[in-house]
Amino acid sequence: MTYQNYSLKQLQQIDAAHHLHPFTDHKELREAGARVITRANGPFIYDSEGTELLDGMAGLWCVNIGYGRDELAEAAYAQMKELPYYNSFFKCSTPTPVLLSKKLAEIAPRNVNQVFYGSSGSEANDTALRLVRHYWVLEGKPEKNRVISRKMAYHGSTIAGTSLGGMDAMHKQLNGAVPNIVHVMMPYAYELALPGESDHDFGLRAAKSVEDAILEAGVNKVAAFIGEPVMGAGGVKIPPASYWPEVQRICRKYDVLLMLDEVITGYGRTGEWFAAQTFGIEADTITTAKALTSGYQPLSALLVGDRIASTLVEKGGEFNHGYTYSGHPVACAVALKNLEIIEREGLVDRVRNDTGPYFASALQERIAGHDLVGEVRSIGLMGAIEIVKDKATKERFLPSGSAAVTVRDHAIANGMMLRATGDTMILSPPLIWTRDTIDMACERIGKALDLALSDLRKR
Ligand code: PXG
Repeated sequence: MTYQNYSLKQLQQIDAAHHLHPFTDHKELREAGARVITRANGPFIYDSEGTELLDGMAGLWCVNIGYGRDELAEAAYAQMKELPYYNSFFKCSTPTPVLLSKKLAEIAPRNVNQVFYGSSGSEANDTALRLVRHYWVLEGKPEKNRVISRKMAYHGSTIAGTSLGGMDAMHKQLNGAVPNIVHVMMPYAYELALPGESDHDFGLRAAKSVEDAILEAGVNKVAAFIGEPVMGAGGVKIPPASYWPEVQRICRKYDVLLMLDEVITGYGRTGEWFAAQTFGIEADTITTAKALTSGYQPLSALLVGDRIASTLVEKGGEFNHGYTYSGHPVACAVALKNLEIIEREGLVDRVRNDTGPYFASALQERIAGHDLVGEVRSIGLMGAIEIVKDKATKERFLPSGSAAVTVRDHAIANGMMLRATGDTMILSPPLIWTRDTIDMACERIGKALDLALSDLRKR
């Protein structure tokens, strides 16, 4: 029986009876009933009632080539018919992960040439943590086992992901994280820069917190630093240009590995294949997932730099780690087709040269001046709008986060799906957005801001 035989109400009731959702207050959801998305095409999603919404989040930061791509469905179908599954253990391989690895080595930064597959960003970060700790053991320095991360970082929801991440609410529920991970300040100038401090100086100060943490842990104790080049779930926190080169310099000075989590920024979002290229830095591991398949299949690829890979291969013996679905042939077939489409349509260049700059100026010219907006910022097709009560003082509405939810609800009612995190509205559209789509989004967001302002003034 297909879902069409169920009414929305019935689907909501069954959902409430049996389905535990990610990051959800279930009591609240069950009172309201879930919005059920049933189909999608291009940049639009449709709910069970036929409502069309412009998807400002590319699903969840992933559907970079947009919805309704028959070629991806056909790639999956053909692979499933020929070989739906075989493992990559026990000296076996299948063709699609082999070819995907070659492709990834081509587009990755020059020092990165090997790939370890999983099914999610969380798994890939788990692999990354295992790998960097193992690396230092193989190098005869087992005492180098600490990892430095940042507050508000998001690195996934497994125990390793949560421990690496810097989300207080998640740590509270963990009640005991993986040991030897410390969190330093995030590079978020809008809230953390001192009065009169330039972005440049703030970036250096934020990087200095990494050095301080290395010195505090002990120079010979730190395995790695991990960071999202642009923090995503934490609110599209774009670091000043001075930040990453300085972090890289500090990591090299103390022989600390650099782990980049590009689960959101990978595959074109910042206008290069990887944000490592946007920021001109070299990493030892690059975690990727999401847009690798544009979300059409669950797949992650941990891109491993030559330094770690050669030690693993030359000195490692058996690496006692892996997943049933590492290198899943269907997911890899879909990824290959997805990357082919991104290349064929020139989406990365388009973000860098056309839609990214247009998106930035549209936000500046049409959204930044609104009374509710404290700041807009973007990089490539990744943007944020800070909701404030007072532009000059940056005072927020209380309770914290409530104003952004008001804006979001009006946006959805006006045909625009976007996400609120804290007091920040987040945009992460598919890379197929054109100037016209950006115009449409700005118009709908502008209307949502106007409606929210009149609601908030009544409070
Ligand atoms: N690293 C980063 C930087 C991510 O953004 C993960 C790791 C974990 O990937 P998986 O595939 O295990 O979910 C992510 C995922 C949000 C939101 O609310 C963001 C993510 C996941 C769920 C919600 O913005 N990012």
